[in-house]
Amino acid sequence: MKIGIVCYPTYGGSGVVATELGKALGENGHQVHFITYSQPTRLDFFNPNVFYHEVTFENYPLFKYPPYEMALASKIVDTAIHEDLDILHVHYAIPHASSAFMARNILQERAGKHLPFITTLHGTDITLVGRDKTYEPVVSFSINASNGVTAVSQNLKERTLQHFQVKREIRVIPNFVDFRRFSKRPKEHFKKAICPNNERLIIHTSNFRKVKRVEDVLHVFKLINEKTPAKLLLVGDGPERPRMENLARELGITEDIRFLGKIDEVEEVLWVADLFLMPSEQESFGLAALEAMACEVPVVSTNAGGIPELNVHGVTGCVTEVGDIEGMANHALLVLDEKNLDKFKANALEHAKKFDRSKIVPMYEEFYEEVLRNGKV
Ligand code: GMT
Repeated sequence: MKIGIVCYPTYGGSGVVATELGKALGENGHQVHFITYSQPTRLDFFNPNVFYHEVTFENYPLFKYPPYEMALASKIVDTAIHEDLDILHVHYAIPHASSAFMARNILQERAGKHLPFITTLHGTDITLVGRDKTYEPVVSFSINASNGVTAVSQNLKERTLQHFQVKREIRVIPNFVDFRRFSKRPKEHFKKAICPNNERLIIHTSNFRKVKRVEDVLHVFKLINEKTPAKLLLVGDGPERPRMENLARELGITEDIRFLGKIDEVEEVLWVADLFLMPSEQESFGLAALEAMACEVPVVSTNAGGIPELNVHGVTGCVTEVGDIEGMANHALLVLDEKNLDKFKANALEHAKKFDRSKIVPMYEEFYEEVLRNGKV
């Protein structure tokens, strides 16, 4: 198949899923064309089947906001014609699904070409941004206009049906992980450098947006560290980082924590971690937690959104209510207890295997086939 993929190329989980999917599809022999405004972060490899088309747009003094949605639609049209795409897969509904709709109509009229498109809902496009009345009518319309719709968890599917007037069936296809990259490798020298006195190593990775509640990570860590000597690594960057650096000072925990910023090889840090903290207020799936679990790291998280579909309470880690700092700290201490830790680590790995890329990518391939078989809408 010749597949076009539209996504956000930045550090967000939806862009990671889209890029990893494109990589896997290319390895499976499909021709994959990424259409984005800059090179996706993880698109840093060569595969003869994978191509990248940059959406460029001219600014003009009249525009306060350059019309990206139109530039994207035009680029989809151009790529679909010149590369003879069979199908288009857009990740994150806003504004990708409406650009895809526009492109499909233009292609039909201009070239008599039918380009079906699939929209994958990733989370905040439904739970935060999409619900806002600024976007809701367009999001509803373009979900319904898609030839196929997927959501990354059962919870996200339910929330979509709850908040939008959706007439289409929504297929749940969860996030996945590539074990060739994330399988644990020994890095004891690295662990020793961070935890010279055999402290427990705790990790949090996110894009430091409010919804991630990074302040809870710091409060929980302080409570853990009072009982069990520990170190904390914070990976990623985003709007909340300066506030978090100040909070760390106020809590007097700077000696034991480190803000690492954006790291491309996040697995190298995960390989040496004992626990992953995810106190998110909303999380449709929690790809970062899955990547940790693949590295044999148990997870202490909230029960927000789709997280409990991934993190099984008492098995792969523990789950608490959003904002329950003491509860999270107690759970973390339970998981980190010498008697329990190895079992939690083994369970995390075992459960992560259910989301192995080789099990999930075929679900997308089958869905593409189905949508193509069903023909025009
Ligand atoms: O919030 C993020 O981490 C970014 C966001 C995105 O859309 O790029 O991630 C969402 O999609 C990921 C991949 O499907 C999911 O694993 C995340 O849970 C989801 N984030 C939220 O729902 C907040």
